[in-house]
Amino acid sequence: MTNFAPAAAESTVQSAGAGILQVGPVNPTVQAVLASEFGAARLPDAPGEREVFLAEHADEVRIAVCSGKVGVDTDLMRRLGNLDAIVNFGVGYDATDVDQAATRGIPISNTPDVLTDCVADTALALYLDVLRRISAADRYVRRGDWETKGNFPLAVRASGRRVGILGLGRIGGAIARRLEGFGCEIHYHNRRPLEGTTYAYQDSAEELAGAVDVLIVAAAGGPASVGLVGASVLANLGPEGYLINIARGSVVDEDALVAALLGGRLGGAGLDVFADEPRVPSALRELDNVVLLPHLASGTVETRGDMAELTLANLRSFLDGGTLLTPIS
Ligand code: 8YV
Repeated sequence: MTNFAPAAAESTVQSAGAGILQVGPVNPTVQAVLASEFGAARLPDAPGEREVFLAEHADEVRIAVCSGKVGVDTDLMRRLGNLDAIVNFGVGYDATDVDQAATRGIPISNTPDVLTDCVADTALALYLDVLRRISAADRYVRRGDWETKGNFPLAVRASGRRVGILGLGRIGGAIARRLEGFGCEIHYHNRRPLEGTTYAYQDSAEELAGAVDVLIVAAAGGPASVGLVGASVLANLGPEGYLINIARGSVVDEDALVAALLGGRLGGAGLDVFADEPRVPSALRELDNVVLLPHLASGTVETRGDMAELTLANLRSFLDGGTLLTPIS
Protein backbone atom coordinates (compact mmCIF):
# COMPACT_ATOMS: atom_id res chain seq x y z
CA MET A 1 0.00 0.00 0.00
CA THR A 2 2.95 2.33 0.22
CA ASN A 3 2.40 3.52 -3.36
CA PHE A 4 -1.09 4.73 -2.54
CA ALA A 5 -1.70 8.42 -3.06
CA PRO A 6 -2.71 9.75 0.36
CA ALA A 7 -6.35 10.82 0.78
CA ALA A 8 -5.43 14.40 1.72
CA ALA A 9 -2.56 16.46 0.36
CA GLU A 10 -1.21 17.31 3.82
CA SER A 11 -0.88 13.65 4.78
CA THR A 12 2.64 12.34 5.17
CA VAL A 13 2.29 9.37 7.52
CA GLN A 14 1.88 6.03 5.80
CA SER A 15 0.81 2.92 7.65
CA ALA A 16 2.39 0.35 5.37
CA GLY A 17 0.27 -2.72 4.95
CA ALA A 18 -2.89 -1.26 6.48
CA GLY A 19 -4.54 -1.49 3.06
CA ILE A 20 -7.24 1.07 3.70
CA LEU A 21 -9.09 2.67 0.81
CA GLN A 22 -11.44 5.65 1.00
CA VAL A 23 -14.25 5.20 -1.52
CA GLY A 24 -16.00 8.43 -2.53
CA PRO A 25 -16.28 11.54 -0.38
CA VAL A 26 -16.59 10.94 3.36
CA ASN A 27 -17.05 13.18 6.38
CA PRO A 28 -14.09 15.65 6.61
CA THR A 29 -12.97 14.42 10.06
CA VAL A 30 -12.96 10.82 8.86
CA GLN A 31 -11.10 11.78 5.70
CA ALA A 32 -8.45 13.72 7.62
CA VAL A 33 -7.83 10.86 10.07
CA LEU A 34 -7.79 8.28 7.29
CA ALA A 35 -5.04 10.19 5.58
CA SER A 36 -2.98 11.34 8.56
CA GLU A 37 -3.22 8.32 10.85
CA PHE A 38 -3.64 5.46 8.40
CA GLY A 39 -2.07 6.70 5.18
CA ALA A 40 -5.23 5.58 3.41
CA ALA A 41 -5.59 6.12 -0.31
CA ARG A 42 -8.64 7.65 -1.94
CA LEU A 43 -10.09 5.86 -4.92
CA PRO A 44 -9.98 8.34 -7.83
CA ASP A 45 -13.42 9.47 -9.06
CA ALA A 46 -12.44 9.92 -12.73
CA PRO A 47 -12.99 6.58 -14.52
CA GLY A 48 -9.59 6.57 -16.29
CA GLU A 49 -7.57 7.30 -13.15
CA ARG A 50 -9.72 4.89 -11.18
CA GLU A 51 -8.93 2.13 -13.63
CA VAL A 52 -5.20 2.80 -13.43
CA PHE A 53 -5.37 2.86 -9.64
CA LEU A 54 -7.31 -0.41 -9.44
CA ALA A 55 -5.06 -2.16 -11.93
CA GLU A 56 -2.12 -1.36 -9.69
CA HIS A 57 -3.56 -1.51 -6.16
CA ALA A 58 -6.88 -3.41 -6.07
CA ASP A 59 -5.37 -6.52 -4.48
CA GLU A 60 -3.75 -4.53 -1.68
CA VAL A 61 -7.07 -3.20 -0.36
CA ARG A 62 -8.26 -4.89 2.86
CA ILE A 63 -10.66 -2.32 4.26
CA ALA A 64 -12.89 0.08 2.31
CA VAL A 65 -14.22 3.15 4.09
CA CYS A 66 -17.20 4.74 2.38
CA SER A 67 -20.28 6.84 2.99
CA GLY A 68 -23.85 5.62 2.79
CA LYS A 69 -24.28 7.72 -0.34
CA VAL A 70 -21.52 6.11 -2.43
CA GLY A 71 -20.85 2.71 -0.90
CA VAL A 72 -18.91 -0.19 -2.39
CA ASP A 73 -20.95 -1.25 -5.40
CA THR A 74 -21.05 -4.60 -7.19
CA ASP A 75 -18.26 -3.90 -9.67
CA LEU A 76 -15.89 -2.26 -7.24
CA MET A 77 -16.33 -5.06 -4.70
CA ARG A 78 -15.56 -7.61 -7.41
CA ARG A 79 -12.34 -5.76 -8.18
CA LEU A 80 -11.28 -5.77 -4.53
CA GLY A 81 -10.50 -9.47 -4.32
CA ASN A 82 -8.83 -9.31 -0.89
CA LEU A 83 -11.38 -7.09 0.80
CA ASP A 84 -11.85 -8.03 4.47
CA ALA A 85 -14.26 -5.35 5.75
CA ILE A 86 -16.36 -2.35 4.75
CA VAL A 87 -16.68 0.56 7.17
CA ASN A 88 -19.70 2.69 6.26
CA PHE A 89 -20.30 6.25 7.50
CA GLY A 90 -24.07 6.50 7.94
CA VAL A 91 -26.82 4.19 9.11
CA GLY A 92 -27.95 3.39 5.54
CA TYR A 93 -25.73 1.12 3.42
CA ASP A 94 -27.95 0.51 0.40
CA ALA A 95 -25.26 1.82 -1.98
CA THR A 96 -23.13 -1.19 -1.03
CA ASP A 97 -23.67 -4.64 -2.56
CA VAL A 98 -24.69 -6.32 0.69
CA ASP A 99 -25.42 -9.68 -0.95
CA GLN A 100 -21.97 -9.97 -2.47
CA ALA A 101 -20.42 -8.96 0.84
CA ALA A 102 -22.43 -11.63 2.65
CA THR A 103 -21.50 -14.30 0.10
CA ARG A 104 -17.83 -13.44 0.45
CA GLY A 105 -18.04 -13.15 4.26
CA ILE A 106 -17.08 -9.48 4.25
CA PRO A 107 -18.51 -7.73 7.33
CA ILE A 108 -19.97 -4.23 7.03
CA SER A 109 -20.32 -1.67 9.81
CA ASN A 110 -22.67 1.31 9.87
CA THR A 111 -23.36 4.08 12.39
CA PRO A 112 -26.69 3.29 14.07
CA ASP A 113 -28.19 4.99 17.16
CA VAL A 114 -25.98 8.08 17.19
CA LEU A 115 -28.07 9.72 14.46
CA THR A 116 -31.52 8.51 15.53
CA ASP A 117 -32.54 11.67 17.38
CA CYS A 118 -31.45 14.11 14.68
CA VAL A 119 -33.10 12.14 11.88
CA ALA A 120 -36.31 11.87 13.92
CA ASP A 121 -36.15 15.61 14.68
CA THR A 122 -35.90 16.31 10.95
CA ALA A 123 -38.93 14.13 10.27
CA LEU A 124 -40.89 16.17 12.83
CA ALA A 125 -39.63 19.41 11.31
CA LEU A 126 -40.92 18.29 7.90
CA TYR A 127 -44.18 17.09 9.45
CA LEU A 128 -44.86 20.44 11.09
CA ASP A 129 -43.65 22.42 8.11
CA VAL A 130 -45.77 20.58 5.55
CA LEU A 131 -48.97 20.50 7.59
CA ARG A 132 -48.72 24.05 8.97
CA ARG A 133 -47.14 25.37 5.74
CA ILE A 134 -44.30 27.11 7.57
CA SER A 135 -41.90 27.40 4.60
CA ALA A 136 -44.71 28.51 2.30
CA ALA A 137 -45.76 31.15 4.85
CA ASP A 138 -42.16 32.33 5.18
CA ARG A 139 -42.02 32.79 1.40
CA TYR A 140 -45.34 34.67 1.59
CA VAL A 141 -43.90 37.18 4.06
CA ARG A 142 -40.63 37.57 2.14
CA ARG A 143 -42.48 38.25 -1.14
CA GLY A 144 -44.42 41.05 0.56
CA ASP A 145 -47.71 39.17 0.02
CA TRP A 146 -48.82 39.71 3.63
CA GLU A 147 -48.96 43.46 2.96
CA THR A 148 -50.58 43.22 -0.47
CA LYS A 149 -52.79 40.13 -0.20
CA GLY A 150 -53.64 39.98 3.51
CA ASN A 151 -53.66 36.94 5.76
CA PHE A 152 -52.01 33.68 4.72
CA PRO A 153 -54.52 30.89 3.89
CA LEU A 154 -55.35 28.50 6.72
CA ALA A 155 -53.27 25.34 7.09
CA VAL A 156 -54.32 22.03 8.68
CA ARG A 157 -53.88 20.94 12.31
CA ALA A 158 -50.72 18.95 13.05
CA SER A 159 -51.66 17.73 16.54
CA GLY A 160 -53.92 14.75 17.02
CA ARG A 161 -53.50 13.35 13.49
CA ARG A 162 -53.41 9.73 12.46
CA VAL A 163 -49.84 9.06 11.36
CA GLY A 164 -48.42 5.97 9.68
CA ILE A 165 -44.79 4.99 10.08
CA LEU A 166 -43.49 2.82 7.26
CA GLY A 167 -40.56 1.07 8.95
CA LEU A 168 -40.88 1.13 12.73
CA GLY A 169 -37.21 0.58 13.53
CA ARG A 170 -34.92 2.72 15.64
CA ILE A 171 -35.61 5.91 13.71
CA GLY A 172 -39.28 5.12 13.05
CA GLY A 173 -39.73 4.47 16.77
CA ALA A 174 -38.11 7.79 17.71
CA ILE A 175 -40.44 9.57 15.27
CA ALA A 176 -43.46 7.80 16.76
CA ARG A 177 -42.46 8.77 20.32
CA ARG A 178 -42.17 12.42 19.29
CA LEU A 179 -45.58 12.28 17.61
CA GLU A 180 -47.12 10.86 20.78
CA GLY A 181 -46.27 14.22 22.31
CA PHE A 182 -48.47 15.79 19.64
CA GLY A 183 -51.36 13.51 20.60
CA CYS A 184 -51.13 11.57 17.34
CA GLU A 185 -52.58 8.11 16.75
CA ILE A 186 -49.72 5.94 15.47
CA HIS A 187 -50.05 3.16 12.91
CA TYR A 188 -47.16 1.27 11.30
CA HIS A 189 -46.18 -1.33 8.78
CA ASN A 190 -43.10 -3.58 8.98
CA ARG A 191 -42.51 -6.96 7.41
CA ARG A 192 -43.97 -8.37 10.60
CA PRO A 193 -45.78 -6.89 13.64
CA LEU A 194 -43.53 -5.91 16.55
CA GLU A 195 -44.02 -7.36 20.00
CA GLY A 196 -44.70 -4.97 22.84
CA THR A 197 -46.00 -1.98 20.93
CA THR A 198 -49.44 -0.47 21.25
CA TYR A 199 -49.25 1.15 17.81
CA ALA A 200 -51.72 -0.23 15.27
CA TYR A 201 -50.17 -2.69 12.80
CA GLN A 202 -51.27 -2.54 9.16
CA ASP A 203 -50.60 -5.45 6.80
CA SER A 204 -49.22 -3.49 3.87
CA ALA A 205 -48.01 -0.05 2.84
CA GLU A 206 -51.33 0.39 1.00
CA GLU A 207 -53.37 -0.42 4.09
CA LEU A 208 -51.20 1.82 6.21
CA ALA A 209 -51.75 4.73 3.82
CA GLY A 210 -55.48 4.08 3.85
CA ALA A 211 -55.62 4.24 7.66
CA VAL A 212 -53.77 7.54 8.21
CA ASP A 213 -53.60 11.24 7.33
CA VAL A 214 -49.81 11.37 7.09
CA LEU A 215 -47.41 8.65 5.98
CA ILE A 216 -43.81 8.90 7.20
CA VAL A 217 -41.27 6.76 5.37
CA ALA A 218 -38.54 5.47 7.71
CA ALA A 219 -37.82 2.11 6.02
CA ALA A 220 -34.28 1.06 5.16
CA GLY A 221 -33.25 1.45 1.53
CA GLY A 222 -32.12 -1.47 -0.62
CA PRO A 223 -33.66 -3.93 -3.09
CA ALA A 224 -36.45 -5.04 -0.70
CA SER A 225 -37.96 -1.57 -0.35
CA VAL A 226 -37.59 -0.12 -3.86
CA GLY A 227 -40.82 1.59 -4.94
CA LEU A 228 -42.70 0.44 -1.82
CA VAL A 229 -44.56 3.75 -1.88
CA GLY A 230 -46.07 3.71 -5.35
CA ALA A 231 -49.18 5.07 -7.05
CA SER A 232 -51.58 2.84 -5.09
CA VAL A 233 -50.14 3.90 -1.72
CA LEU A 234 -50.32 7.56 -2.73
CA ALA A 235 -53.90 7.08 -3.96
CA ASN A 236 -54.83 5.69 -0.54
CA LEU A 237 -53.32 8.73 1.16
CA GLY A 238 -55.42 10.89 -1.13
CA PRO A 239 -55.79 14.64 -1.72
CA GLU A 240 -56.00 15.37 2.01
CA GLY A 241 -53.02 13.14 2.81
CA TYR A 242 -49.34 13.97 3.24
CA LEU A 243 -46.11 12.08 2.64
CA ILE A 244 -42.86 12.61 4.57
CA ASN A 245 -39.67 10.80 3.51
CA ILE A 246 -36.48 10.88 5.57
CA ALA A 247 -35.36 7.36 4.54
CA ARG A 248 -34.20 6.84 0.95
CA GLY A 249 -35.51 8.24 -2.32
CA SER A 250 -35.62 4.71 -3.74
CA VAL A 251 -38.43 3.70 -1.35
CA VAL A 252 -40.82 6.10 -3.11
CA ASP A 253 -41.77 5.93 -6.79
CA GLU A 254 -40.76 9.53 -7.50
CA ASP A 255 -42.58 9.75 -10.86
CA ALA A 256 -45.79 8.59 -9.20
CA LEU A 257 -45.25 11.12 -6.40
CA VAL A 258 -44.72 14.01 -8.82
CA ALA A 259 -47.78 12.95 -10.84
CA ALA A 260 -49.96 12.73 -7.69
CA LEU A 261 -48.82 16.16 -6.49
CA LEU A 262 -49.26 17.81 -9.90
CA GLY A 263 -52.68 16.22 -10.28
CA GLY A 264 -53.83 17.42 -6.83
CA ARG A 265 -54.23 13.80 -5.72
CA LEU A 266 -51.94 14.27 -2.69
CA GLY A 267 -52.14 17.10 -0.15
CA GLY A 268 -48.40 17.73 0.13
CA ALA A 269 -44.98 16.22 0.79
CA GLY A 270 -41.89 16.81 2.89
CA LEU A 271 -38.80 15.24 1.36
CA ASP A 272 -35.22 14.97 2.61
CA VAL A 273 -34.24 12.28 0.11
CA PHE A 274 -34.65 11.79 -3.64
CA ALA A 275 -34.22 9.13 -6.30
CA ASP A 276 -31.18 10.72 -7.97
CA GLU A 277 -29.52 13.05 -5.46
CA PRO A 278 -28.60 15.85 -5.70
CA ARG A 279 -31.00 16.17 -8.64
CA VAL A 280 -34.54 17.09 -7.59
CA PRO A 281 -37.36 16.95 -10.18
CA SER A 282 -37.95 20.52 -11.35
CA ALA A 283 -41.74 20.05 -11.05
CA LEU A 284 -41.36 19.67 -7.27
CA ARG A 285 -39.56 23.00 -6.97
CA GLU A 286 -42.59 24.82 -8.34
CA LEU A 287 -45.00 23.43 -5.77
CA ASP A 288 -45.80 25.45 -2.64
CA ASN A 289 -47.19 22.40 -0.78
CA VAL A 290 -43.87 20.57 -0.95
CA VAL A 291 -40.90 21.08 1.40
CA LEU A 292 -37.55 20.07 -0.06
CA LEU A 293 -34.39 19.43 1.97
CA PRO A 294 -30.92 18.47 0.66
CA HIS A 295 -30.57 15.11 2.52
CA LEU A 296 -29.61 16.73 5.81
CA ALA A 297 -31.50 14.67 8.36
CA SER A 298 -28.42 13.69 10.37
CA GLY A 299 -26.64 16.95 9.58
CA THR A 300 -25.81 18.52 12.93
CA VAL A 301 -22.34 19.24 14.27
CA GLU A 302 -22.91 16.92 17.22
CA THR A 303 -24.34 13.97 15.30
CA ARG A 304 -21.90 14.11 12.42
CA GLY A 305 -19.13 14.23 15.05
CA ASP A 306 -20.55 11.13 16.73
CA MET A 307 -20.91 9.37 13.38
CA ALA A 308 -17.27 10.17 12.53
CA GLU A 309 -16.13 8.85 15.92
CA LEU A 310 -18.10 5.62 15.51
CA THR A 311 -16.83 5.13 11.96
CA LEU A 312 -13.22 5.47 13.12
CA ALA A 313 -13.87 3.27 16.18
CA ASN A 314 -15.12 0.54 13.83
CA LEU A 315 -12.02 0.89 11.69
CA ARG A 316 -9.67 0.73 14.68
CA SER A 317 -11.53 -2.22 16.16
CA PHE A 318 -11.18 -4.17 12.93
CA LEU A 319 -7.51 -3.31 12.59
CA ASP A 320 -6.80 -4.21 16.22
CA GLY A 321 -8.91 -7.33 16.68
CA GLY A 322 -10.56 -8.22 13.39
CA THR A 323 -14.09 -7.35 14.54
CA LEU A 324 -16.39 -4.44 13.86
CA LEU A 325 -18.11 -2.65 16.76
CA THR A 326 -21.44 -2.06 15.00
CA PRO A 327 -21.77 -4.62 12.21
CA ILE A 328 -25.00 -4.42 10.19
CA SER A 329 -26.14 -7.85 11.38
C1 8YV B 1 -25.99 10.68 5.91
C2 8YV B 1 -27.92 9.02 5.98
O1 8YV B 1 -26.24 11.88 5.29
O2 8YV B 1 -27.00 7.74 7.72
C3 8YV B 1 -27.62 7.75 6.67
O3 8YV B 1 -28.03 6.71 6.14
O4 8YV B 1 -28.66 9.06 5.08
C4 8YV B 1 -27.31 10.26 6.48
O5 8YV B 1 -27.20 10.25 7.84
C5 8YV B 1 -25.34 9.82 4.91
O6 8YV B 1 -25.23 8.51 5.30
C6 8YV B 1 -23.95 10.36 4.65
O7 8YV B 1 -23.28 9.51 3.87
